[in-house]
Amino acid sequence: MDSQTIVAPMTPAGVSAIAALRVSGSKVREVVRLLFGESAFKNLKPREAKLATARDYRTVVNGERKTAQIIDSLLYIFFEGPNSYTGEDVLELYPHGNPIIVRELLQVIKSVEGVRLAEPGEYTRRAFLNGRMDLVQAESVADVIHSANRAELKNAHRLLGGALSKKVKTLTDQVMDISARLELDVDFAEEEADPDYANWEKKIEAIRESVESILKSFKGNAAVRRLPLAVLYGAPNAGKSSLVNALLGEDRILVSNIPGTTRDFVEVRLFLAGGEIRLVDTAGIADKATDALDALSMEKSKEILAEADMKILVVDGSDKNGAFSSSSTEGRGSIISCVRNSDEAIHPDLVVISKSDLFDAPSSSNEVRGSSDVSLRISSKTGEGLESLTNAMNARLFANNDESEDLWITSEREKTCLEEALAGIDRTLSLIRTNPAVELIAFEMQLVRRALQSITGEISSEDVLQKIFAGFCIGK
Ligand SMILES: Nc1nc2c(ncn2[C@@H]2O[C@H](COP(=O)(O)OP(=O)(O)OP(=O)(O)O)[C@@H](O)[C@H]2O)c(=O)[nH]1
Ligand SMILES: [Mg+2]
Repeated sequence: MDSQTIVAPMTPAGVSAIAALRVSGSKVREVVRLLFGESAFKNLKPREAKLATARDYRTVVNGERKTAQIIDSLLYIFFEGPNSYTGEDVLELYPHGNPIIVRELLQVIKSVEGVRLAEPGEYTRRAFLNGRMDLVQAESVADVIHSANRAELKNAHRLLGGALSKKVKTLTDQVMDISARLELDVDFAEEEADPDYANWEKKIEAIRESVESILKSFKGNAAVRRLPLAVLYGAPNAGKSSLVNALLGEDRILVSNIPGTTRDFVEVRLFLAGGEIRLVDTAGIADKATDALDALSMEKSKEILAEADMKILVVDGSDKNGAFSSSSTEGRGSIISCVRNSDEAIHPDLVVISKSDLFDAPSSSNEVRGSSDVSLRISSKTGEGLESLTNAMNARLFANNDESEDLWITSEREKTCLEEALAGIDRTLSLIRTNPAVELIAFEMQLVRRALQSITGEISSEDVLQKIFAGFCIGK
C-alpha cells in the first residue's frame, strides 16, 4: 500500500466559524512536532482534544520556535492507529474557518517529507484497505453525506452499520458451504453414489431468493435522489410569489400588484423537517389568456403541475369578487373552477387562502374546512399559517419516511455483482436439474461465491477501487 502520509481539508472551501483538516499516515507525529513543538510531540496522547498554537516553523527567527509566525490557535486531536478512521495514525485539526489559515496549515504540513495532498475518498479507501470497513460500508459513507432526506439517511446509516454486509456474508457462507460439499463430491466422484441433487437444488433456490430480494431493493440514484416537488398555482395576483418569498425568508422572487408578474415558473429549494424539496412558483392561471405570451406562461404552469408530487392551490382570500369568499362555503367549487382550464380542472392536494391579514377569520382556527379538502389561511405579510403549511407539505412529501424498515441498495456496482451472482445461481440450478457432471456445478458455484465476495470487497481490484473512490469528496 501507499506509504505516504496524506492531508486534506474535510470542510468546504470558504469562510466558516471552524474548518477541519485531517492528516493520516506514519508522519502524523512529525506533523505535530512541526506545528506545535517538541513538548507537544513528546506528550502526545491519543483521543485527547488539545488547544494549541500552530506556528509556521519556516519563519523562525534566531532559531527560536517561539519567534515563528502564528498560523492560528486551534484544537487538535490525535488518533493512534489502528484505532482511527483510516486505521493509521490520524491527526485532526480544527482551526478557525479562514481560508488563509487553512492554506497555511496545508502548506506547512505538506512541507514534512513524505506528506502529500489526499486524493478524493482516499481516507475511506485506506479505511477499507486496512480492514476498518468493507466496501459496502465504504460506499455508504458517500450516501450518508449526500442523503437528501431522512429516509435515505436512515438507510445509509444502516448500510454503514453493516446491515447489508451481514446479509451478504451469510449468503457467501452458505455458498461456500455448498461449494465445499460439491468439491468433496468431485474428489470422491468415482466411489460415491449419485450426488444429492434434490437437496442442493432446495438450498440453492433459497439463496437465489435472498439474492433476488436484495437485488430488487435497488434504488438508483435518479430515483432516490429525486427531490419531491411541490408546485404553487392559482389565479394571477393570488400571492403565490409572495408566499415563496415568505417561506424562504428572503425576497427571492419579483412580486407586484400587477396580475401576471410571474411569467416563467421559478424553482427554489426548501428544507423541511423530512428533507429538501423543490418548490415551484408558477405563472397565474386565468380563465382566458390575455395575449399569446400569457397563454405560453399558462401552458408552462400546467406542464410543471403535471410533474408535481403536491399541488398547492393559492386563492386570494381578500378578493371579494374572486373565486373564494370567506363568508360562503359554496366558494369551494369555484376555487377549483378559477383554475379550470379548457380541458380539465387541476385538483389541488391543498388549498391555501392567502392574504389573511386583509380579511377576518371565519373561525378561531386557521383551518377552513370545506366539503372535502382542508384549506389553510395564510399571510405572507404576518406569517400566519406558514408553519401549518410547511407541516402539511412535510407530512405529504415525506409520508411514512421514518417508519419504513426497508433496507435498499444504492450502488450500481453492488447491483452488478448481485446480477452476476444471480446469473451464476440460475446456471447452477439448470445444471443441477439436468444432472450433469458435478465439476461443472462446482465451477458455477465458485463464480457465484466470487460475485458475492466482490460486493463487500473480500475480492476487489484496483480498477474497482479507483472507480468507487473517485466519486468521493476530497477529505473523506
Ligand atoms: N396584504 C397582503 N398582501 C399580499 C400578501 N401576499 C401577496 N400580497 C400582495 O398581492 C399582490 C400579488 O402578489 P404576488 O405574490 O405577486 O402574486 P402572484 O400570485 O405571484 O401573482 P402572479 O405572478 O401575477 O400570478 C402583491 O401586491 C403582494 O404584495 C399577503 O399575505 N398580504
Ligand atoms: Mg408571481
